[in-house]
Amino acid sequence: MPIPGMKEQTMKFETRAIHDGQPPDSASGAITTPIYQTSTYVQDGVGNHKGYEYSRTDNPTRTALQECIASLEGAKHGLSFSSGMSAVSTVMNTLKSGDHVIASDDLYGGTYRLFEKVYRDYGLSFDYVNSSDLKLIENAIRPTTRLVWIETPTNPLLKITDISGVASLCRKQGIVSCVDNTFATPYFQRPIELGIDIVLHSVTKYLGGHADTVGGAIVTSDEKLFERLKFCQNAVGGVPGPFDCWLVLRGIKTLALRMERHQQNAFTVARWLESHARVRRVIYPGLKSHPQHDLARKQMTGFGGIVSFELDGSEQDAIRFVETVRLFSLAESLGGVESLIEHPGRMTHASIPAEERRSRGLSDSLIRISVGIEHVEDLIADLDQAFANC
Ligand code: P1T
Repeated sequence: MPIPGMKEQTMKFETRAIHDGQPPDSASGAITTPIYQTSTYVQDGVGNHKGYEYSRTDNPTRTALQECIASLEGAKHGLSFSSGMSAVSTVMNTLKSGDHVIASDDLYGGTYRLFEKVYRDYGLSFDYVNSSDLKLIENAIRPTTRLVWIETPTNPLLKITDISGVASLCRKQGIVSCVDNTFATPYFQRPIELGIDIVLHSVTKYLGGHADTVGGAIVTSDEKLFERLKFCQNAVGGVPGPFDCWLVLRGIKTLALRMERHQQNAFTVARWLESHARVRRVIYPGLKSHPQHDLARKQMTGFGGIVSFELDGSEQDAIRFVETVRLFSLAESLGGVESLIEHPGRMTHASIPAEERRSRGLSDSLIRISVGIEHVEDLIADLDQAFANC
């Protein structure tokens, strides 16, 4: 039975990742979507054009990417952006002064910074709650609440929120719900199918998959929301160039294969870390020890490739560890084929004040790894030598 608000799909995910939005080029037969490196389109007469007027508004390479991502998320409409933050910002552009937003208390540091340091000054107000507890979201709702913003799994503590629960709570109250699905990807989790209004991505991460471009995306099946978001995309203008769209299209073709290997490696690394004497806590939604493991199993078809862990030591010990690995690269970002390691407190989440971080459970000895698709024995050997050498 088709799910209301969801686009009916005929083919499987892996097939759609390769073909949807990307028929052979009608002019040449090129099997790969061309990079339409053009700013404008010639019109036969005023207003008489082939569907494209100006590349901020629409570009054929971007259209292909938008349709492909929408298909993978089971949504009717997709929009692409020049960065994940530009996508986040475009969602915020649909709000107005006086509106209230409830957000997960564990969020990418840049999202928190945008909310606190930019949109608060525009008259929006924000409450951050542990969204794993639906009651806390419900209790935070005010007459002016217009948006509930969830990351699940969250960055970097990998907390899981009940997506269906948030969707039905928001529906009842007429509040727009948005899930940042960057960590799970549509391969493992599709919030639109669970009733969420807007799904957002940093395509810089797994969708691009090769650490070679920065981009963002939004999908929705709600016509009115889509019209407004599309209007804001064009009016504000944070659009990606066609070459970046092409890179992400190419990345998406192998998304399913990559995610399987990311997950397999992450599981092995997480279990190895869990048995290590110098590790205080390992956080991975696939582990039985994860507080929301059962919920993750219910709403996800896999657990992704990010593992966070706390060293049994100080901030200095954690910093020394991330500087001692050799195969893992010390870098911000995640989701590429190569393994990355970072210290959230000093790097990706440094824009959250230290007291706030600690009160939300982000400890100074927390390390986040993005487990790549190298051979897992090489990854474990590297972590092992880092423990031995620091
Ligand atoms: O970097 P950008 O493409 O603009 O995406 C921002 C963003 C949005 N949402 C989530 C969940 C994210 O993780 C990010 C970016 N995150 C990192 C750069 C990082 O290392 O966590």
